Amino acid sequence: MRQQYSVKPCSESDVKHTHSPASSVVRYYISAEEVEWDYSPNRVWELEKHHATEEDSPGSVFVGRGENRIGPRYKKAVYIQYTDDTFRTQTELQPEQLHLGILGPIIRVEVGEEVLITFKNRASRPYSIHAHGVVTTDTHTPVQPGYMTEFRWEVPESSGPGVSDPNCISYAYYSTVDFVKDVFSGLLGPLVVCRQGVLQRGAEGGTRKRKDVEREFALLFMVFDENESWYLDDNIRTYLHTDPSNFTMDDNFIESNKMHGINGKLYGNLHGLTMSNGQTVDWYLLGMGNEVDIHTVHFHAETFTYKTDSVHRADVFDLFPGTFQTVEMTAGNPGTWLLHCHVADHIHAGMETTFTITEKTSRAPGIGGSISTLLLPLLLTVLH
Ligand SMILES: [Cu+2]
Repeated sequence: MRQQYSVKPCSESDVKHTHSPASSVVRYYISAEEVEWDYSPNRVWELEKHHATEEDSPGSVFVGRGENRIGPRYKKAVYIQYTDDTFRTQTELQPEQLHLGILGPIIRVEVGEEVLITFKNRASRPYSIHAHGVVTTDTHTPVQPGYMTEFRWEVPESSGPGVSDPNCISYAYYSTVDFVKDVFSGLLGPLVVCRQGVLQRGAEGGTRKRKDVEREFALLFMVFDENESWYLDDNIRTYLHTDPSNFTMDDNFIESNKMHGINGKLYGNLHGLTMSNGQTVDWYLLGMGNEVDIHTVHFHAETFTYKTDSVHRADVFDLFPGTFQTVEMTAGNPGTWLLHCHVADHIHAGMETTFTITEKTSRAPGIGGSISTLLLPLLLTVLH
């Protein structure tokens, strides 16, 4: 279901120039690397939540190991950020990046800037890095294993937030040598385009935080179909100790490879979604995948706003493959709360995690304060 279209150049006099030369260049150094990914390092939360044992948990199909089930670990490819083009030192992972899971770093850029991506392919097959929303040239070009290429993304005004949008809007970047297989193999990340003046100055790449909100989180709701990964044969070899050419893939095996993740983690295994009471929080919600990837993102105990022609309030947002949305929240109700896809089948399959809102750290200690700090999360767990 695809087609090409072309835009013809017009004579220079007809062109209404919509963008001027880039005001500054933002550099990112990103590699593609193969890793052993664990969708579910810990099953305690899963078994408690579903009142189950490993024998009867709905999660055992996906994260349990068996003769015909690969289990929670798969070979995958991920984007990793480095400090410079020697690709020797990875950018230090800050606590606020922990929640990204399988996603590459958040690439942040302001309208009028240019993103210069130095991409090194450290994987064993050709990959690329291409982005939604911005003006890219040649980014579909496969980069062969061991090679490094520089890509330039322009960010004209038409890539940025519209008049009634939030200050930063969400897109995604991913590998497109074979879009379907590359993405199911793990290569994608969030791209955030902001209005001018919203990002902190003077810092390189991933450390450019926003000035206008206190916390930012990017969440990808997608069923990683491991049957479509480039590494399916490797995974059969490694985890089933079987020669893939002699292996019969029955329906149970195929089902067991559909990993219903939030940032590639299942059943409460996505950590780092922590904020304080009263903080302003922007969530960059990303949808990707197949026809099963209709996800309804539900936050317990909180509401958020999203903007179209006006501002709307909700606690569920719907995502489809290839749709991205920034929703905005002021964190309230301290406690640890559920965040999950509301599609019933996806809940059973593990598309759920928790987020935590702590009491304000600056709060003066007192007897009343400490009691409410202790009791409030307990009292509020009955709310939905
Ligand atoms: Cu879902």
